[in-house]
Amino acid sequence: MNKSEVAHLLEEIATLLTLKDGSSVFEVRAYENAARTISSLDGDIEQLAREGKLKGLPGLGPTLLKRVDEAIETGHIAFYDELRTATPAVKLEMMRIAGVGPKKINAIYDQLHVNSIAELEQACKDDKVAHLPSFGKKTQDKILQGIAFLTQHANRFQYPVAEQEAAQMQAALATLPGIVRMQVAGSLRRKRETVKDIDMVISVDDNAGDDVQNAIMDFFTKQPSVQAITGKGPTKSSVVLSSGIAMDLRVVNDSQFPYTLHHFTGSRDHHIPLRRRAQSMNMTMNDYGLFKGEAQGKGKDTENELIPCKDETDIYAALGLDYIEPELREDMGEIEAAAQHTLPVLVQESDLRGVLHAHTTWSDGQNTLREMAEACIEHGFSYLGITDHSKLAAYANGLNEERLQQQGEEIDRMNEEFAGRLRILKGSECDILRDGSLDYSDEVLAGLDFVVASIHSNFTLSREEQTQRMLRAIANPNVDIIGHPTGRILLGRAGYDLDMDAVIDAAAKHGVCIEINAHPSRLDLDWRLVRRARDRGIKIPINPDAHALAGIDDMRYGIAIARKGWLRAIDVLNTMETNQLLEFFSTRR
Ligand code: DGT
Ligand code: CA
Ligand code: ZN
Repeated sequence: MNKSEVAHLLEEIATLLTLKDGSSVFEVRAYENAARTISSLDGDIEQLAREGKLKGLPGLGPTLLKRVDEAIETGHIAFYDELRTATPAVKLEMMRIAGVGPKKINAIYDQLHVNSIAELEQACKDDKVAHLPSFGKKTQDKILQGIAFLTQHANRFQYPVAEQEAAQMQAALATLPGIVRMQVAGSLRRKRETVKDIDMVISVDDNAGDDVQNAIMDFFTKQPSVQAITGKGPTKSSVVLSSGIAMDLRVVNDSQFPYTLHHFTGSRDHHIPLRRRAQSMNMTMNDYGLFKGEAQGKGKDTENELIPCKDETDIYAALGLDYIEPELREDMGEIEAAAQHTLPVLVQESDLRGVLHAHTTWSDGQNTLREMAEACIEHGFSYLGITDHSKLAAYANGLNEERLQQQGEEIDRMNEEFAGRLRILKGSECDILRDGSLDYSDEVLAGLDFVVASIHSNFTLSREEQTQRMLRAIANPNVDIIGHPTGRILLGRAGYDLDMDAVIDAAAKHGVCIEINAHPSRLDLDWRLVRRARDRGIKIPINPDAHALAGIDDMRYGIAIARKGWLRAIDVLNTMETNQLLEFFSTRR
């Protein structure tokens, strides 16, 4: 276990303790303190443990030290498992409702005796929750909203979960003989931020017999990651994989492949105007292909002549359209643009020249400044913008002015050392305070190369107040980039209540950038708004918000969202070369 895993486990214990009847605040605090100590350790935790260097650290008394040693040696903590078993399942489920913490959960559980989220929902509707001491109508409404959010997103998965399961399955299937083409389809191919299920299409030779298809389906349904088989046939099989995500596999003849792939790539919303276009050109597009003439009867029974297409490019060409990338197939004007040959050349990962939002051990990052810098050099990047948290962010070990100054000196030294290989920029992820002012003075901010301003507190202000707060930050001449602008956590919580039209207007007016936070649980700015921001001329950095070396790789999720938002390389701030970027920041500041 590495230190963040150990710290996380300790935090989980603290949470479970607060959910337990009659646990002491001191015990809870002991686990929280130990978690904090562990996550801000310098160096490898296993090595520190071996050398006996964990002993005597703040928060690591004999009991906590024992737990930490157990975690490092065995990969779990028995006390955690005990607590987890002893905690009623409904309490854990309630933890997933945004805005509901252990205190409220205990009150609800003890006084209303609810045993499921559905029962809690009913209790809210019966107005019982509002009448619990210190709850009230407002809290009850918030809980109902939180439950609605959960049900709306139930059974969806974050993109990387689906991607990983699909890649593993694809690698396994690739070893089979008889497969001509294989491609992921559905929302995963369109790179949606969340995915309901994995759709995959495979083709076999037109002359291959049923036994080839059956062999593929046998192999598919017997994979170790398959937890349940929900359907099995020679052309379609459905399973549930270990992460809980469902997967549909379709096997077709190779001549059928382009049409099937296109159909199952979707989206439905893209297909509606596409089918209308086909009709207006005296063609018919349905689940089975693209045909000459108007539809007669349904599906396979059609006697119309198939228009031969060897791939999707041919399908679009037959409709008089340029090829439309899967990311763009969302009915956002792509069909008109494809007809007029005005589709954008979309940004690619190889266009990125550097990283502009990264944390280090100076605040809540897992790796040192040097480690982050070396990783960037290894990735072939030209610059690294360091943005540790500001002083208000005590929970994230935020930097006061003195430590920010010291960090600046370390950056100066490293820039000398790395000259010609990497330019490190002095930045900050500076908190936007409740009133829209920033967590450092103008003088301090003006001394930095660039500033990312983010909201990390007071999530529940009214729409009016929250918007004014954000607008004030945008109007601050020292702010260059707005970080994770809506604060949403995918499948976790909706963003703060903001008038995003007003935010985009203000950013355009002040020349402030809005980031795509590439962390797969954020992907914030949302791609629909990315498109709107781009149309207003706003430069959009793709920021990994890296808290460890591995976080740098998250930029590819940001690229997917940028592409869904129609961004070209010139729309993305960190495709600029170093000099151009420094020039950009210095002229706008
Ligand atoms: P999701 O919810 O993340 O799984 O999103 P998709 O787009 O992968 O949706 P899914 O798996 O239900 O279907 C995959 C594709 O198949 C979808 O994008 C378009 C196509 N499709 C499925 N059902 C229909 C339908 O009733 N009409 C049309 N036109 N297309 C459909
Ligand atoms: Ca799907
Ligand atoms: Zn942040």
